Amino acid sequence: MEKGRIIKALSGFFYVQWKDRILTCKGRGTLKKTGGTPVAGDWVQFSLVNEPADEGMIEEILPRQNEMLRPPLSNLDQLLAVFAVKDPIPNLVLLDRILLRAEMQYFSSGICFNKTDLLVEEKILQLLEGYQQIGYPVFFVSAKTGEGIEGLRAFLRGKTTALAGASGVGKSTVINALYPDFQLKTGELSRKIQRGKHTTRYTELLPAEENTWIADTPGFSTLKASDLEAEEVRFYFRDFLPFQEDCRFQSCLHLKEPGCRVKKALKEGHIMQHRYENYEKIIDEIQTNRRY
Ligand SMILES: Nc1nc2c(ncn2[C@@H]2O[C@H](COP(=O)(O)OP(=O)(O)O)[C@@H](O)[C@H]2O)c(=O)[nH]1
Ligand SMILES: [Mg+2]
Ligand SMILES: [Zn+2]
Repeated sequence: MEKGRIIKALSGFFYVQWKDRILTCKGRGTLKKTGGTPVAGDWVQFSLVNEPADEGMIEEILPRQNEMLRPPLSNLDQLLAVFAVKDPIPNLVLLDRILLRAEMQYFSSGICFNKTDLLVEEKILQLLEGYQQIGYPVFFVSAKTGEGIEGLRAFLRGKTTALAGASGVGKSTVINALYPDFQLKTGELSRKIQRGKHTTRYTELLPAEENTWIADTPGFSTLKASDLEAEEVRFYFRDFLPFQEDCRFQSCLHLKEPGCRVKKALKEGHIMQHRYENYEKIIDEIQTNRRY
């Protein structure tokens, strides 16, 4: 048996990266009993059914370090939220939701602000730089000029990273700037996958460098209010943590409670206004949902 990694699952076929090759595999019927349905990101044991034709049979899914359901992906090391500094203007509500989801699922995350070649207001740049102060690795890049790309490549190296961000921010262009010879690889891959003859969007791990995979996740979804408890959200806002243990009430949600240290920190400028407002919005959603 051989060990490989599923980079794509589509229409009952699993595309397994093994050495420099991509094998088309089916899953042994007994998989359902032992490990469930394989997903992109899974490390698997497989047997070669027809080696010259690149065909295999998955025998076993190796234990997952972690898994994500929307989209289905496993064994992720980190998440990279991708936004543009301009065109489209950065949607910080979405950014905070992506970061919240990552914190909640224990993924570490970084943020990439693309299109730095465009002229941006100083005020906006300060907001974006604020995320660095909160403690997130922040990469200002231009996929167009190549600025900052090397630093981002180093952040991704040796890891499996899921990309999240709205369409139009430049995710595909950033990937191409990071891995210029990748065009070729995707070309080869899509020819092989024609057999699946599906046009729907699927989640795929891109083998970028040695031990480095990128998942451009079209279906990346943020958490719904129903996935969350109001009491836990405050623990996932990193910038609140240094203050909230000094709130008068241990259960303080930092809304209208007296003696709230977080609101004091907000007034003093230690917490960014829009972060607090996004937090308020999320709490409001959770509480409203519950009422109806
Ligand atoms: N000015 C500028 N435009 C960029 C940059 N990166 C991407 N774009 C443009 O932004 C648009 C969307 O890019 P694309 O990679 O398709 O975004 P995706 O939907 O996130 O994959 C395209 O017109 C790109 O040419 C950049 O660094 N600077
Ligand atoms: Mg794209
Ligand atoms: Zn408080």
